[in-house]
Amino acid sequence: RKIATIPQEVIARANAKLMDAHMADYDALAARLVRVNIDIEDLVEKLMAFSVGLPSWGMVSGGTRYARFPLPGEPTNVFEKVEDCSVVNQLAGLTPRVSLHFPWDKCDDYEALRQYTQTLGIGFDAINSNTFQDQTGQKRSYKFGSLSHSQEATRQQAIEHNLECLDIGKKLGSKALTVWIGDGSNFPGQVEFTDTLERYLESLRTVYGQLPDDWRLLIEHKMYEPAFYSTVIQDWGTSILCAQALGDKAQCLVDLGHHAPNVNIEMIVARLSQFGKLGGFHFNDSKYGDDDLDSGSINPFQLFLVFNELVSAEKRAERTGTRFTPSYMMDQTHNVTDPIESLLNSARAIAGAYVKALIVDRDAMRAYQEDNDVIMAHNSLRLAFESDVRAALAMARVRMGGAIDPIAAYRESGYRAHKAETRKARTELAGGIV
Ligand code: PSV
Ligand code: MN
Ligand code: MN
Repeated sequence: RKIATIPQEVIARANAKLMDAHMADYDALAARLVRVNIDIEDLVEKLMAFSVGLPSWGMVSGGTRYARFPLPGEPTNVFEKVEDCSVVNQLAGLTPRVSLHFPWDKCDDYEALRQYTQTLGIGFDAINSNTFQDQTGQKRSYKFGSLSHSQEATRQQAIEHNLECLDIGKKLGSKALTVWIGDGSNFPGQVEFTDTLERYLESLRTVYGQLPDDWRLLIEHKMYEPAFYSTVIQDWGTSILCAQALGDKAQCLVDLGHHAPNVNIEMIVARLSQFGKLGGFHFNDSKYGDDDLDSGSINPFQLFLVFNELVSAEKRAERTGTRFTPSYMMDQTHNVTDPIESLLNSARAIAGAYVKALIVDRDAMRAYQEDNDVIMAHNSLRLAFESDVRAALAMARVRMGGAIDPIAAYRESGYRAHKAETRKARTELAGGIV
């Protein structure tokens, strides 16, 4: 039986206040879409089938390398993180999975975690390993690398951690392992580029060898940080080469914050999907580097263009009878907002980009492209992006039991204030400062 974390009456009460305005907006949008031959009900149906996973590590306030400001009432363990995920999912409706990160999310009883998560209507997305930090009690340090380390014993330790992640993931019912490593160098001459990649591949082959048949190994690239001169898996080129070298179950994961400034990420998405190697996403937004800001908060047009490629790949798969099932997940950190509110906003931005990509008139755009009618081809995208589709998103949420205005309903529920009373540990860590 599914448990509602926020009383459903609270959401119903909040919705009642907004229902008339919402219905008026919905009818107006429906009428506008009819003029371009789109049935709003089809859009709502597609939205209700769409989903994106939540990052367990994004459920607590993150902080920068300068400071962390804990939020009273934030989760203190993986069970509480999952509980907060269920609040996001209850209000926004599109986030029915959580992606765990080990060893951060370790617990004593994974069967209890699996059952608890299930009762909240949440499933497990990709499991993330972490060999980019040292943990207390760990034998060998990752200061100079992990899967690509110069010493065999350290590589072995990193391999074993990934295998342990697989074991935990199997217990929970996850179907993918995401591997991001911080391995690289800070100085020219510090490492040999080819050797490190060879060692990385050799290590990953062992992990890949233990991957169940219905699992995927997602390789996440990132241009720099923590290594500031060279990074072993620095871009999608190295990522796809490794995925191809490993085999069919290995694919690439694109984190929107992991590229050089101004890189055409939507084109990377198109290239990876064309060659069957687009395995997953970490959605977030950024201004300067890997900022992990809320999706759509800085560059919503880029997010839309990424979804334009994803919808186009989806349609290509339908035409060719192939499978296109990348795992969509969020990866963001919250320094100055309540994580639940930020994730609600991100869910809306991601779903909004998806709907806008769905209303692009692709046949018309193709005809304009063939005629080299540049402005009209461009406007096919531009006009879809400029559409206000919020009423369709709200309708999908309402039909899934969610809120017309998720943040307003969340605030009305008093959830965080209540948790600040009951989740003592971190509140005490925060020193009670509000
Ligand atoms: C690395 O910057 C990264 O994007 C990876 O996905 C990690 O798992 C995550 O951030 C950790 O915060
Ligand atoms: Mn990431
Ligand atoms: Mn990142």
